[in-house]
Amino acid sequence: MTHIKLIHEIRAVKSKKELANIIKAQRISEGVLLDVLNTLKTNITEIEVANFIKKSFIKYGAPILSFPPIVAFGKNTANIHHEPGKSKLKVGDNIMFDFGGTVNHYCSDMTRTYFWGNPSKKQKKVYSDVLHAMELALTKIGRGEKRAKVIDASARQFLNKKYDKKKLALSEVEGFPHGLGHGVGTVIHEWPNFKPKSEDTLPVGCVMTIEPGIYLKGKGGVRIEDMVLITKNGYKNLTDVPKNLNSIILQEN
Ligand SMILES: [Mn+2]
Repeated sequence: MTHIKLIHEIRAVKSKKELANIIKAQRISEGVLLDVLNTLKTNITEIEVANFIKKSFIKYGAPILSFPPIVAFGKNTANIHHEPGKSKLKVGDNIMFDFGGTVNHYCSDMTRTYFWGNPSKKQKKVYSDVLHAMELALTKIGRGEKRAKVIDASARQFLNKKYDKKKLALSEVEGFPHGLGHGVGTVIHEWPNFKPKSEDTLPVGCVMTIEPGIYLKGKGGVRIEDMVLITKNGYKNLTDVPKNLNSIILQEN
């Protein structure tokens, strides 16, 4: 029996032109992120940073964002739906940025978590675990795995074993309260989806986010998100921002 391709499957596979737009949107986001990092200072508010992000995208000629930017400091980073508010940046805070821009309607998506000043042992541990979960998922994809739920499980099971559900801010899904990632295109969340029960199979040529996280009740969260192009034998990472522990510890000058 021949497989009839459905519209969402056709849309998921990106042409060279479409991919170039997504990559351009991502490069602009990376420029914005660098500018943001240079603007951070103790006592700056989330809303000030969010406004700076919006202005920077305009400056780079990409005024339409993929979605309203998420900027969270301290314990707000445990809330996956946090809206930037009046919270001020303090030494010892986790900082979470989740934003993306668009180029010719094509979206980018990226999350980075930073530490403002030297992190505690616990903060470092959570960061390293989330990063490791991401690497597990990328390794799976790198070996040619295309089943979304198998890739999701590779990251989720690792974190689920390490983190007691009772300490997590939201525990309706084991490990982390969202999918491991999603397709990206002219809309920010499109087919296919990484979820525990997903029956999706990744088509070659789709662009996916990989975004595991750990969110500790009353403390804070860590999420790291890259965008990858799914290739025949693996993937190509489209995100070009360092994420090793040393590069995410920020010190005020
Ligand atoms: Mn995302």
